[in-house]
Amino acid sequence: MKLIPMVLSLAALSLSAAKRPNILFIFTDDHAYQAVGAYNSWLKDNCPTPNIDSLARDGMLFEQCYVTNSICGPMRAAIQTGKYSHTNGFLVNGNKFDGTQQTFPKLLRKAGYTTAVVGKWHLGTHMSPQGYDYSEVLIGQGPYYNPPMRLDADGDGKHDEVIKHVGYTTDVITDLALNWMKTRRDKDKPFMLMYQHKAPHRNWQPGPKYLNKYDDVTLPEPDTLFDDYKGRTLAAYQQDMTIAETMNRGDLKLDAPGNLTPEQRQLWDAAYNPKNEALKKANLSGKNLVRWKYQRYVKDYLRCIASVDDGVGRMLAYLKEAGLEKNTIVIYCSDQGFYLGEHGWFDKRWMYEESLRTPLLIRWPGVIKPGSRNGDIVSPIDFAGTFCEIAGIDAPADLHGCSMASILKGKTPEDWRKSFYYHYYEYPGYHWVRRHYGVADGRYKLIRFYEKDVNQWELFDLQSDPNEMTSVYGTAEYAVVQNRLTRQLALHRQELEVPKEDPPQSVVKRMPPRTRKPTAPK
Ligand code: SGN
Ligand code: CA
Repeated sequence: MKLIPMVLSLAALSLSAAKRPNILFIFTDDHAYQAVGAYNSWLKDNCPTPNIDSLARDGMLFEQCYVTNSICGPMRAAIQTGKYSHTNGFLVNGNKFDGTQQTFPKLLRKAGYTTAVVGKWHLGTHMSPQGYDYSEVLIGQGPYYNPPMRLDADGDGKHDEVIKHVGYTTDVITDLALNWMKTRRDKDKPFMLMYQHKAPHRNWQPGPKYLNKYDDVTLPEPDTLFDDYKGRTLAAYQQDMTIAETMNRGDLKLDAPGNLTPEQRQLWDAAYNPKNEALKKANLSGKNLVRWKYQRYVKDYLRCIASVDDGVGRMLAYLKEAGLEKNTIVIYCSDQGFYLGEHGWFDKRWMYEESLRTPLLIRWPGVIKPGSRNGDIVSPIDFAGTFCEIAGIDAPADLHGCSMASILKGKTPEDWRKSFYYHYYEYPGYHWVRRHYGVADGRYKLIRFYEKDVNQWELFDLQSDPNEMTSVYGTAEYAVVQNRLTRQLALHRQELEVPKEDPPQSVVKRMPPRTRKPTAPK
């Protein structure tokens, strides 16, 4: 056992001469890749992301960054540990993260990094984040305005006090992150900062600066806004996440948030009251009303991202002005993808493309070739191992992810994964998406909804059906592909030691109210 710390310190020593790079990890909540300009989606002309896009220009953009379990808390736990949900014990939102387990911030801190997390945490408020010299985090989801935050200023892993901030949460989080970099961190050590926004999470409340952005624009619509779910299993008919029926008055800004200061409220009303009056007069119904809701939703969503992008710009500017730019790796990522009206939806959870893929952009001056685009299947579970290698320590052998360091250097290892295992557990749960697991190889995707009453399979060929509208499971034409993927799926489950029965932590006790009536297959 003695050998391990020895190996760690030797590896760390060998790199200290080369000045180990700082790590700035920028993380957002529910930021769809379709809403990052550099991804060139159907929304590309409307994405307010010049600073985020600059990371693609100066670094590498990942076309296929797959999440393991498309939901907030579970992905944060997967990033902390580099492991799938069934192993790190955090399967669904509402679980409590076991902060005593091995995490990458703990490993980096032990190896001489100074570490901090600022912003959204969402791994339970039963204990403060562990493994950080400084943390200041939102409580649960946190509000968009005037957030109370839990501070651990001395890094003992116990929170010292709750600070009540006044202001727009995205800006507050940026101020705190900048302040830590400028004045609080130990400047004799390399740093690892997790700068984590609440935005653009539901219910998409824009900041004062952007309340009127897009007022004179009509955004393009996705092809599948009026999907009828034909060609898929029962699960798609049963969900409760449509723009048409699930969105409530708060989501649509027909009611103002209840926690604004009088000044904030004044700006809010000045922006939304006239627009809401116009809606009343228009007396819309049917598809026209859905189209209106879509515009309201995606505009607010992009308005929230505009503030995130401003924050990213301020952070990048500071790195430059402080002379830190060259020796800092900047990562931009979200906890998972999101629907911007595709299939008529918002939210995430599914193994379909929009929620399986998350944006990932990495800038590493002098190492990553500027303007690179990478198509390998990578995942947020790879970050822990990657950060260990960057910090000059040996990655623990029990991680599920692999270090992406050679990919960043432009050389994909021969034995890099060719297919990927996915597993979603949160049913019963918000939005009524059934439990499922599956395998994806970039072109084909095999999904199994495995609960007793929806025990069904889907198979998609993304080349002929990029929107995943018609499952080809069970067709003669795809029999060979289906067999291959079925074998791969079994292999992944075996290698990852996925239990046959879901672990008990996956049980969500409270069934959320249903807003939308499920439809029946025709
Ligand atoms: C809240 C949201 C849901 C969302 C979950 C999980 N409803 O319950 O729409 O799916 O969080 O989001 S809201 O009306 O409260 O906004 S997650 O980011 O925590 O996974
Ligand atoms: Ca403390």
